[in-house]
Amino acid sequence: MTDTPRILVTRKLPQAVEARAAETYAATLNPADGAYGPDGLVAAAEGMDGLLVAPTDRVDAALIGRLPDSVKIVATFSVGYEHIDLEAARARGLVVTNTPDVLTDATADMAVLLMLAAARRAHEGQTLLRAGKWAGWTPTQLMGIQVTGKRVGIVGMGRIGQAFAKRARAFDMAVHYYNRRRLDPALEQGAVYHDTVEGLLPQADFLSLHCPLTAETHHLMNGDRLALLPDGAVLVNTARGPVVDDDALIAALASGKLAAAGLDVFQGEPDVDPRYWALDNVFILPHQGSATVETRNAMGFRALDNLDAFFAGKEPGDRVA
Ligand code: 8YV
Repeated sequence: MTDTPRILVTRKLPQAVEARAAETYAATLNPADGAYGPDGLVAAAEGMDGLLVAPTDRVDAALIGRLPDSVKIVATFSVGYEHIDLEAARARGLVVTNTPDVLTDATADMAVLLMLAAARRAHEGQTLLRAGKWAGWTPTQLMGIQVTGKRVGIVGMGRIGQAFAKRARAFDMAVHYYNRRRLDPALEQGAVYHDTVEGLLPQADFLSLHCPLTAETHHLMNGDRLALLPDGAVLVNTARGPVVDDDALIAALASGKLAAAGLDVFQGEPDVDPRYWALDNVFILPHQGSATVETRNAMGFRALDNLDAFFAGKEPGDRVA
């Protein structure tokens, strides 16, 4: 391609990423950061060679069918790509890339934050203080659950699951995991493999979800599976909201079957199920897992690396379709 490729950047990205995009490409940025709906995205894609999208853009089969022929690549600013219909992309010859690796540490850090905050009743403590209701230290106030030395179950032992396991070992936790396939012992680092989720759950005083959202993992944590956890377990979700059945989780938190949950992701984001607000034993954040300056820059650069390779006629490093 001799002309400078034209790319549409659908969301406002960190300044350094936008600067590089504008330097390399005829880039249409989105300084106001309003998410395009399907019609807006199709209209804005007119004349574009590539799209740099985010998980807030639904690139489903219908949208792919409406994209102008000029669009040859969709690079997503995320490791997850459940918002993109890969089959439809392949059928149309559309290349799709994601941003693995660079958000592994930030997301694993977030899972630790949620695990500790949920177990140690951080939400209740914050609320007490901020409401000006703290009457002073007492020996029995806000006693939580000790993390150190407990068993942690990890569902999905990919990059982020392994990074979380490494952090859990620093808390002397016994690591158990379920993954579709067993890891090499060198990667397992002593973690105990379970070949079914049902086998893992009774061992998990803490359960951290690190699997992608797929048809198989949708509502993976339903009422039946939550019931297999030890009484008083703590659930952590930095993966995707729909991996958990909200009705079942809310019931388990309300009944005390689960002691607490730490959640960074939700079904139907940004509309969080309002029943969570009534639960003191849930510590929730608005999908901040990868939100560090370092990581968001790295994600943007990684998406641009993929676009650069593609427009140079090379295979992008993170091609998923
Ligand atoms: C955010 C993520 O969705 O990359 C992912 O798949 O879940 C998160 O990092 C992403 O940062 C939003 O662009």
